[in-house]
Amino acid sequence: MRATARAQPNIALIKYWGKRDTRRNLPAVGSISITLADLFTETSVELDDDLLHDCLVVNDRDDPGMMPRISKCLDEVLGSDRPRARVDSRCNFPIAAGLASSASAFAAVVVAGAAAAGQPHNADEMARLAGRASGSAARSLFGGYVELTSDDDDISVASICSVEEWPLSVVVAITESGAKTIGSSEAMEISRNTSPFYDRWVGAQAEDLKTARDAISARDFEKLAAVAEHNCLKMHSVMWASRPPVVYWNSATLNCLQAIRELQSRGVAVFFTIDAGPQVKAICLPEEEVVVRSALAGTSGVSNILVSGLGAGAELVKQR
Ligand code: 2P0
Repeated sequence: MRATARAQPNIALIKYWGKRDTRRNLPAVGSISITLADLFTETSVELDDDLLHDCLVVNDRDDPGMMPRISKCLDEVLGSDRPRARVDSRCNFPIAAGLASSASAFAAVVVAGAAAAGQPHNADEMARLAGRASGSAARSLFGGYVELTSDDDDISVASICSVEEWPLSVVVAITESGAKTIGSSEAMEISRNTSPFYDRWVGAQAEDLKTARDAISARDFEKLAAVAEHNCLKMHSVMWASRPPVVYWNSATLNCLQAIRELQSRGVAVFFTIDAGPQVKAICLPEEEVVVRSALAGTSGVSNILVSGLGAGAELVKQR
C-alpha cells in the first residue's frame, strides 16, 4: 500500500493562462510545454486504513497549507472513501516561486497514489486527474515536447516530439527564491474578469499553438523562439492590464531579458520565457548552454542558476 513516483516540472512555451471552468479546472486555452530532466519532485504515498486523516510532509517538514489540495487530488484518483494517506514529498528546487513546482508535485502524487492502491498506470488518465489539481501538472505526465488540448468536456495531453528528436537545454535564472505574492489560480481569475486583453489572448492562442507545433516538427529554432517569446509577453501583458495588476517581474527579470537580447544579437541560439514568477528561463541549443549560463550568472540581481536538459514524464520509482 505504498508507492513512490518521480515527476519533473515543465516549462510552457505556449502558455496556459485562464480557465473556462473553475470547478473542473479546465484551461481556457491549449498549451505546449517542455518537460525538464534535472529538477524533480519525488513523492511517496502510503495508504493506511488505521490513519484518521491525511498528512503531508514536504522536504522533511509538515505542510498543512498544501494538505487540502493534495487530499482533494487523492480523492479524485481513489474516490473519497479511500484510506487516509501519509504523503512524503521531496523537491530539489525552490517551491512556489514560478518554477512549476505544483506541476511536478501533483503529477507525482497522482502516479504514486494510483500505484499505492494497485491501480494500473495509464498516462492519459493520470494527466486528466493531475490536471484537475493543477492545469500545468497534466503536462508533466509526458516527456519531451507536450501539447495539452482543452475543450468544454475535458483535457487531452500528448507528447508531440521526443527529447531524442530535438534535445534543447534550459538555463533558469533565479532572481528571487521566496514564494510568489499571488497564486496563479487566483491571478488567472483576476485576469479573466478584468483584463481588457483577455478575450484577445484566448482568441489568438490557436494560431500560436499551430506555429509552435510546426516549428517543433521542423526543428526550426528561430520560429519557435519568436512565437514563444511573443506568447510569453502577451500573457504578461494580459496580467499587467488586470485590475489589480498582476506583476510577477522584478528589475532582475528585465536585466535577464536584456542579457538574452544581447546574446541573440551575437547570434547565440537562445530565447526567453517567464511564468508566474520573476525567474527567467532561457531555452537554448545544448552547445550554447555554457555561454548562456555564464551571461545570466553575471547579470545583476541573479542569485542562482539552474540548468536542465529535457526529460521524461512522471514515473513510478517504487511500489510495495
Ligand atoms: C503554464 N502557468 O502554462 C502557465 C504559465 C503559469 C504561467 O500553468 O490554477 O499552477 O493550478 O491550474 O497550473 C501555472 O498555473 O494553475 C501555470 P492551476 P497552475 O505553465
